[in-house]
Amino acid sequence: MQGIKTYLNRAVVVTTGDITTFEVDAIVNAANSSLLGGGGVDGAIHLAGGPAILEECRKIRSTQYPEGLPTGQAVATTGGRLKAKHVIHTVGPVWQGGSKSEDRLLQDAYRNSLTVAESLGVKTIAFPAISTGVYGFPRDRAAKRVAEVLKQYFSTPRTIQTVYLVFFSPQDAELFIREADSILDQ
Ligand code: AR6
Repeated sequence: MQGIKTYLNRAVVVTTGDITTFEVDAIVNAANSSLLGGGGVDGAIHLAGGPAILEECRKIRSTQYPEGLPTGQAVATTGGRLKAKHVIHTVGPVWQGGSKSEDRLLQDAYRNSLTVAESLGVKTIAFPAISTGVYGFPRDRAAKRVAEVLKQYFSTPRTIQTVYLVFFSPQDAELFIREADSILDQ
């Protein structure tokens, strides 16, 4: 997996592609609270990973989260048929104009996903651009929030070696780099 730009001593790799094809220990799913699937990257992950993922999601719902997974939280399932061993499902915020804690909730989603990954011994993890599709979070603003989380996260030694930020289009990756450079390139 080639990156188009790396940051923080190569701990963060900005790249493009279909996240379901990534050979990493874990991929993150931009899910919804139901954990029962949806469109976008969620649909693609369930389609590529097969029914084992949904089965585990249903179990998590019935045991841990009968009301659904709250926004900003994260849980792990098998990767099923994916090359990734684990899928970490998180729920990003729906954009409502910016005054409903969307920034903090987006950062919670990334941070809690990293914490779950650590607990599984994950060394390499790939994130899609959570909330920037159907949920409507502005891409430029999301880039800054993600950069802040990663900068802070890697300011202490970590067992996670590489975080891939996977963008569907080169334009999205370029936009991320433009917004995040001033935060990560120091
Ligand atoms: N690989 C990498 N990135 C992708 C892929 C892929 N295969 N498919 C889409 N993207 P979205 P959200 C990008 O809408 O905004 C679902 O229905 C896409 O270009 O998937 O968090 C869930 O069930 C965009 O930049 O997630 C929820 O209901 C980014 O992934 C809801 O959508 C996120 O877009 C979550 O909305």
